[in-house]
Amino acid sequence: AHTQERRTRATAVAHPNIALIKYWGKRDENLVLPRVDSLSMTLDIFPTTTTVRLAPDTGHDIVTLNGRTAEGEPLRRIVAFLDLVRERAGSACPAVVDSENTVPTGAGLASSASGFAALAVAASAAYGLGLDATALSRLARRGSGSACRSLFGGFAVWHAGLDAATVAEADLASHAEPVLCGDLDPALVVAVVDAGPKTVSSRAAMRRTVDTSPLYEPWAVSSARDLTEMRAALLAGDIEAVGEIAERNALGMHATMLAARPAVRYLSPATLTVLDRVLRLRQDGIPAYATMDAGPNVKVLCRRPDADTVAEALRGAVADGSVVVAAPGPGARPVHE
Ligand code: 2P0
Repeated sequence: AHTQERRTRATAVAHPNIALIKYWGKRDENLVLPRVDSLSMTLDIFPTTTTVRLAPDTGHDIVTLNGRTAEGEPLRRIVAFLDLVRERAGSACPAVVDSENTVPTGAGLASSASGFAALAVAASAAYGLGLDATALSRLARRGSGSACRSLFGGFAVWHAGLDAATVAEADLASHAEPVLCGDLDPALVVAVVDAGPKTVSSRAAMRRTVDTSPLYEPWAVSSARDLTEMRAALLAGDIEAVGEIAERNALGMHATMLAARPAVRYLSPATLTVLDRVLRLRQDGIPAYATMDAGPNVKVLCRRPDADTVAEALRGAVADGSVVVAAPGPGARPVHE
């Protein structure tokens, strides 16, 4: 009975990741195939812990997120993800999912990345799929694109699979993998200027950007060059180059959104105040570089020894907000109960 219990229940933990080269735009919505390669750093803060238990008698999936029963769109996405796992496992068994997420939900801090990374590891173990990290990354991608990068610790690149001849080949090729790095001791200082939910989901915003922004294609082309330069900068352990490339890539992504019709604008006055402060830090000789996602919060890349100085400066700039210092963190993994 004990081994049976072990096989049908699994817990996993995963951390969020922040892209230095952004994922923005899909070429296949159902398979979550992106239009660009992206590259991220997995953080050591805000973990998500998820338990999946097979529950033959419940009749349907039961999902609890931070102690509350999920419904609507969040439930639909999780059930669709479990359906993928069940299809591969040849199972029709419902599951009970219990997830504790320490990320401020919907604040542009990638709660879906840690969420679906942890769910991929826990669900595939509970249903008895023996998947390696690459296969888990590919699976997590189907839940939320950026989740595929949280399977790996530190820096990871997510291949768009653009060279593939068929959609099936692209599906196989599109997963994350670790990136080779030189001597780098980075920190990411997260300035939460607004922890409220976002006004437009990144899914809808991406679609609108791809469909209507005249700046989208030029950004996608320059992003491919950014990625090549980013790999070299990481290998060289050159934090200034890493930061410069990341900052311009993020600002370019936001420019594509601002040019969408109608515009998608996630950046707020508080965001720009923080960006001004980052510029001043650089003028004072501290290498610090900003990146922003689908929300107004700013993540500032710097050297770890400078992190406290940077955090203090940002605290001064975001009076009502909070500032958290993160370092590179581990990839998603099972928790042995
Ligand atoms: C990223 N973002 O690379 C980019 C930059 C936000 C801005 O990935 O539709 O939740 O589930 O694949 O992964 C946020 O989008 O989108 C995101 P879906 P996801 O981190």
